[in-house]
Amino acid sequence: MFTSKKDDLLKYLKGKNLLITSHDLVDLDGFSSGLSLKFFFENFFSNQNIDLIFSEQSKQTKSFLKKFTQKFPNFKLSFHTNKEFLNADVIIIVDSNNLDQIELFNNRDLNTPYIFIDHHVNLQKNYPNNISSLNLIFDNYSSTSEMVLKFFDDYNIKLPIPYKYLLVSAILTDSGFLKYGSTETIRNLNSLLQDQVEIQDVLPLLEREKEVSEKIARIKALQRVKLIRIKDWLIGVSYLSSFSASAASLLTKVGFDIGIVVSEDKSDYRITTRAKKQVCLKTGLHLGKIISEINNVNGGGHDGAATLNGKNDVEEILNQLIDKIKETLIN
Ligand SMILES: [Mn+2]
Repeated sequence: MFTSKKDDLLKYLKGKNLLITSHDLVDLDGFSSGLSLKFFFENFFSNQNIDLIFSEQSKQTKSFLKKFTQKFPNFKLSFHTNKEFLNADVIIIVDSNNLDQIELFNNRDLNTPYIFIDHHVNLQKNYPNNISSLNLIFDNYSSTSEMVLKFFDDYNIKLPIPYKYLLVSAILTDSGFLKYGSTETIRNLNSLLQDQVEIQDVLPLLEREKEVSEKIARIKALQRVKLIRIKDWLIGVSYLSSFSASAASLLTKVGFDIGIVVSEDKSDYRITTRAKKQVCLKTGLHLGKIISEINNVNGGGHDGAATLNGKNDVEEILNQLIDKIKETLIN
């Protein structure tokens, strides 16, 4: 399925000016898959314009890049940050299928067709100008980087060492260091971790010392947390203005099976959720699907990690979310 769709996509892209981009505050998976896909296209197609744009980078991407560029000083990180740069026949969006997460598309009428390559739940939004028949959206992959790796494997294009570091790093972080990974994830890591790539050389690039503001936020999340018990499952609900993702996964580390963190900024709010793999496996819980079923909010994600954004009705949406989680846990 993926293989045949991949061939159709490449046929379509041939001879066109391509622009690759990813979601805002690009994480390591969006960053590495975007950069690697650009390298693949450059080798697969000849004489084609291929550009790459990222808006802001996430804290983790920035911290990774600092160490990565020290390790590979000659590696050319070629991407733009200029949002006005839109001279493309087609745009390829990696690691998201939600336009609300992509600044390039905000507040502008963009007539350029675009295609998603992504491993999140397919939101099936039927966006205008999206060539949905060419979308590669497969949520059985633990990272977009593994989907991009498939391009290299199937067309026998060799990955230079720095790209292997990028992909390994992205796969490790997106799979929660294999917590959310599958046997296929390990197989992919194994194929990348050969010869000159030693996992113990990659891991230090992914260590990030938390700033004091983040440490305080995490402690506050623990001070404010409310416990909801459903059978033997424990849900923690807390409130924080920032670092909600960090706090939600912290909740699952201190004993909650599911962590929910609500962040409000005037009328806008964001609810970040994390669940332990065991809950998802034993009960069929899929946070991304639950969130995409709630009306009047934006969001989605994976079984064990998902986020929603909305306006004005935070308590009502939070109750809806908790009720839907309860339903799954009771059945
Ligand atoms: Mn990803």
